[in-house]
Amino acid sequence: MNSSAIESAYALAKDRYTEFGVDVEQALRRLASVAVSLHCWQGDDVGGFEGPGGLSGGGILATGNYPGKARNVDELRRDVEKVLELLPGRHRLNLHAMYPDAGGAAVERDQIEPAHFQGWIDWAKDLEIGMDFNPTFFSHPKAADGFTLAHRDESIRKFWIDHGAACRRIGAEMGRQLGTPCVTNLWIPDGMKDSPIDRRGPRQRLRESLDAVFAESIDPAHNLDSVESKLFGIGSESYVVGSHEFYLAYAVANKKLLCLDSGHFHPTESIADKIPAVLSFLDEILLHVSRGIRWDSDHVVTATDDLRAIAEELVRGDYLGRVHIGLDFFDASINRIAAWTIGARAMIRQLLVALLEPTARLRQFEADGDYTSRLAVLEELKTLPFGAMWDYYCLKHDVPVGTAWMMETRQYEKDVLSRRS
Ligand code: RNT
Ligand code: ZN
Repeated sequence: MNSSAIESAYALAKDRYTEFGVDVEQALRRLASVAVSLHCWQGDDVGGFEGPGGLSGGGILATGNYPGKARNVDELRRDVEKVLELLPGRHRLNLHAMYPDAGGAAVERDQIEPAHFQGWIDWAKDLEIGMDFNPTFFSHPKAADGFTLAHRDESIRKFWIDHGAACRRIGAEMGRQLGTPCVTNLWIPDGMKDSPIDRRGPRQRLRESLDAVFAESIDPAHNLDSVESKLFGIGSESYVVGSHEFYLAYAVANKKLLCLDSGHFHPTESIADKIPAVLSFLDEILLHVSRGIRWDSDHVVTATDDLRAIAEELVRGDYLGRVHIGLDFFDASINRIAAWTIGARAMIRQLLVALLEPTARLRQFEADGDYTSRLAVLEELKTLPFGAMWDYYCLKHDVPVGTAWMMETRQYEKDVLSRRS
């Protein structure tokens, strides 16, 4: 499509939205201010660069063997840069602690320091993007029996507490140098395959461990702490120490951010309705936008009703300034750059759809008890020409329109990915 065709389609589409009372230009401007945090782990199947070993334990499983995954920091950065070129707007990188840039030196997780991530910070500075961070409580011998911060063994707990505390300091350094707070999100795999007798002890230990991890006070302008729950994992089917209720209570009691991962609840439960519920008590939250298929499968995010509902809540509740949007999926069965791009573009596009909603009008119908009009208009909105809006938005942000990004991905695959063995 040439740019004049995109502009004419936009002009026609704009008229349609204006009929519904939507301020299209304001919606496009608002969207440009929203950053989505790209999860680094889509690039290498959650492997990390700490040396040989890779993913083991933790109930996280990337499946597929599509060639071309990033094998080191340089390759991963190059891949992320490619994805960022294909996304309209300015976004962020969400890094895990198992991706240090330590010049090949093996550094234990309880010993990591900002210096081991300075390469990433410099890189982000060059790109003028913010960073988020995550301690890595899996893929490690000290997590091999499925327990970390809730472990019975005090020395193992201590190791992981030190890791969590170190990560907060690294996050703070990222936030300080980049001038935008880093959200450091804590997720642990701790749980049991089969029915435990003691559900209380591990939770008491986790609570104490978290208090120790968060003991040092850190300027929230540099680092924000977040905690992520889970319903079950591989190997923790019967009991997860850090359940939703546990972390919801912890976050409220300790003024932490709560991370809502869309794959971490019962399959019919959507996190959309949880957003306004928890934001009645918390200042800010983090989202891990994912797509579970039958279970917490972390499929590439696509334009599902579920995603739409999340984006709508963010807009309707005026929560975009209080919700950090992160992605969390990993597909190793398709081109990884494409997987990232499809998921991230779906998220951004869905936010656009939500911003193009005539929310004030719908709110008025509801206040008037006119539920007939509310339903009728909601249904009409589903076929408004948002594709034309999206194309125009991409054009204005100098990124490929429509499926043109796929050609770039294919070219990158040919030039770069296919040369990785
Ligand atoms: C695991 C959590 C967690 C991880 C990342 C890699 O179930 O969703 O967020 O996916 O830390
Ligand atoms: Zn997650």
